[in-house]
Amino acid sequence: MNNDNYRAEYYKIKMIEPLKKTTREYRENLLKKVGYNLFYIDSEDVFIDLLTDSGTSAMSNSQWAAMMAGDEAYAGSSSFRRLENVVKKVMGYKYILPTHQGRAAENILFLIMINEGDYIPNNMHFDTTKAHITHKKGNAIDVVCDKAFNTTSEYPFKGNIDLDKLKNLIEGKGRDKIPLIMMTITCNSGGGQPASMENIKKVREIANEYHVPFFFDACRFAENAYFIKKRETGYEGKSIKEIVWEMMSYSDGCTFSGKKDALSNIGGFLALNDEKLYMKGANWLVLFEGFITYGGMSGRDMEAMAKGLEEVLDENYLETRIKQVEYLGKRLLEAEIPIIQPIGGHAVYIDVKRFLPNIPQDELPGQALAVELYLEAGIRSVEIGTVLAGRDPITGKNIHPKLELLRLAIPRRVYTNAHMGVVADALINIYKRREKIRGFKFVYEPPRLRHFLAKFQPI
Ligand code: P70
Repeated sequence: MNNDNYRAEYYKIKMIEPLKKTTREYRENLLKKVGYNLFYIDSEDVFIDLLTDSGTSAMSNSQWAAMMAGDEAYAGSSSFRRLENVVKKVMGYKYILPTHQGRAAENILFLIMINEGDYIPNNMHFDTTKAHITHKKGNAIDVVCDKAFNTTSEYPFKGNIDLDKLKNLIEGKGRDKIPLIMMTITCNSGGGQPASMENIKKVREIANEYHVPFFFDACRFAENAYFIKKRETGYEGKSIKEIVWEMMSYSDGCTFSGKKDALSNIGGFLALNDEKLYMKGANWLVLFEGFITYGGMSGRDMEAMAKGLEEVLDENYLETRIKQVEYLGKRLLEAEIPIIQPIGGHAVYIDVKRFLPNIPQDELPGQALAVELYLEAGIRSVEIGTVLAGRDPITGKNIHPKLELLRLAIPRRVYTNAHMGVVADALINIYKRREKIRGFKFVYEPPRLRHFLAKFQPI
């Protein structure tokens, strides 16, 4: 296996995309023009793009080759059959509804499962999940373990569900108000932190006890499996494939965005074991996405996803991936920059409350730091804090999330560690002058998922 003395990526680079360097003055003007929201900046004007690990992976030669074999038939595409077979083989689910991306799978799942006033527990709902639940007049409830909010604790499974919180919610609201239990692996809003097999098993037991279906938001399932292998007793000797199979066996289905751990640029699916639910979902799929053998994807997209789902199980790949994220995190820790520990699977999360303790949450410190990092070196990151959290639907006030974060999401197989070094150097420079950084206020605030289209002004 791995010889630690000779560690490097298990692939080489065949095709490159040139990057452009811009001046600080140019970036300053640009920021003013776009209302200090990095979502409005063209990627040409970004030197290192850590906005998201979603849809930004570099595909392999096998994925590109498979795309040529895409069957673009409207009905019964053989590319869909290949995708379906891979999902069955890797995850063990019986039925697959293909969608154009993860949130479309959420839309279908919640359409068929949620009634007005229902409660849906999850370790931590991602924003699109929460928005889709709210859209169906349900309540998205986070029941993650408390250790998730302690950014310095090295607890290895901060994505775990707090089983008491889960039980109390079911008992308190009544089983009839809980249409399903969800678990996001890895837990994105909590820092890309994994859930343990033990916790997943226990959630399954609770699901059985109350007869509530249990679904994963499985975007980063392989990264979760890698952490189980590295951190959980009894799994050291198991393959990623075996761990994934066991993890998924405890669930009744999953929503999935192929843009993450399927190493693809677009795509997703809803997987289920229950035939009746599948048929209900199939009906909505035709309305919102497309016919059941392509959903929102072209044949070639499904080919790329099918191959990616197999490639992601390669432990050498996963090790390269997770170690790169760790490399960036360690560089920041060495400079005493506060980040969520342990370092996550797909991103490094800066603990903004400790980085900019003088900026109150209403003055959007995460956004301020995102702007500063772009100004400093043309690096695009994303705020996962007050801007993203939105407003309380009842009081109309800004929600102040416990975790105020700046996420540096690392695209898969795209950047080198030299790029990571630039990111670390830029943040170290900013950290030295952190007292000078000012907060921001909204000048335009969209009614939902406000972070994508908002506009800001420095205070
Ligand atoms: C990200 C992207 C998407 C996502 C997810 C989990 C756990 C569902 C989805 C939806 C979204 C994003 C955020 C900031 C900037 C750009 C993009 N996560 N569940 O980067 O999947 O995007 O395919 O509809 O993380 O974390 P999809």
